[in-house]
Amino acid sequence: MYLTFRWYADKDSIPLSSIRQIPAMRGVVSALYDEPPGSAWTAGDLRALRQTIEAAELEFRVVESIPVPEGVKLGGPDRDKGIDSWLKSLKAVAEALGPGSEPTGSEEPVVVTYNFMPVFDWTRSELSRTLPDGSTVLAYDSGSVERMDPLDGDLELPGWMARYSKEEMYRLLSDYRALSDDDVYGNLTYFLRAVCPEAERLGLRLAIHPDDPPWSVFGIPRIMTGATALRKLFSDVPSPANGLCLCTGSFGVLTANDLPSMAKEFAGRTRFVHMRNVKVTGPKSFEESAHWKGAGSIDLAAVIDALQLAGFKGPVRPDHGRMIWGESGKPGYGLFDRALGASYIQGLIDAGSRSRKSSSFR
Ligand code: DNO
Repeated sequence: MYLTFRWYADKDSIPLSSIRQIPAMRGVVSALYDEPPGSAWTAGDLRALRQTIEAAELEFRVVESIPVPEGVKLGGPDRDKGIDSWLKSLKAVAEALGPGSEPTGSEEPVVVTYNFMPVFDWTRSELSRTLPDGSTVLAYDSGSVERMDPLDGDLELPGWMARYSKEEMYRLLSDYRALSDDDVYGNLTYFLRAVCPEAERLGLRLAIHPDDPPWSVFGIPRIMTGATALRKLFSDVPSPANGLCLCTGSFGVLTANDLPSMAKEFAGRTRFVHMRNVKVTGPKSFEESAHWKGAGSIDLAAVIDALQLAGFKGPVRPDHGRMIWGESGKPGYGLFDRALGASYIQGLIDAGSRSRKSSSFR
């Protein structure tokens, strides 16, 4: 397992040189963030991004994310057009980063992350809740979300890739509200059956990010919520390109999701790991927390252990961090606490391989 760090390219206030100084940091996770969902990426733009990253002596082998257009998630009349542009972006990734592009010395397969969350991507009700130690975190309170109006143009959500006019939002909400979970799931398998054969041919691995949070938000379906959904997905679309981004914080807000046992069961499908801890504060309510075990509801040590025992060797990144030490910036994506998280994760990786080595001498 090896460390990576999300970097928002020219929109990111954190320089690559700082990321490079985090112990054991090997790569950067990035994307063409200026491209709106549905536009086809070019290999030239990706190559330029890769050169910038490699000039800082970091690898670029994980893309997060190629956004899936709403028409594909809705199964609308324009879905094949949306899939076509997504495939063009995938081909550009293969050309710029995949097998056959100039060598970097890394043997790791390139991973392309995506999600199938309608409209809102990851959702929180607070971007800056102050914890007793003075740090601030992202939080979700079900009561506050129920009071939020997605038609209010001032709504600020952390995961928005696109801004919609009031009319567009109204139409999207009513289109999605007319769909059942099964309908959206059918649209996901339609998408995967179209893109997996191409990903296999290109030698790329896809990684679906779970729905965050894993329950319906604003009355529209969310489907990637836990082990049952994953089991069904991998049995319905068995292609080896169909993989998982195991996001501990997204799944972990549902206490029914036993993360260490999910890590064990789905290690063979896991292509990329997002590591963060969350504290469940009530029904459908949570706040993000520091990575260590005592800070939240998830035992990341047990998750890393399960993944390593199952032979997982892929990329992991510290997911969101708190804002600490006076830092300000993109909520969840500061340098300091994510760097602390990275060191915690690397410590667990090292400790796990050490204890396994010493037990084999007994
Ligand atoms: C939140 C992230 C998500 C994730 C995408 C994956 O910080 O984990 O935005 O990048 O949903 O497609």
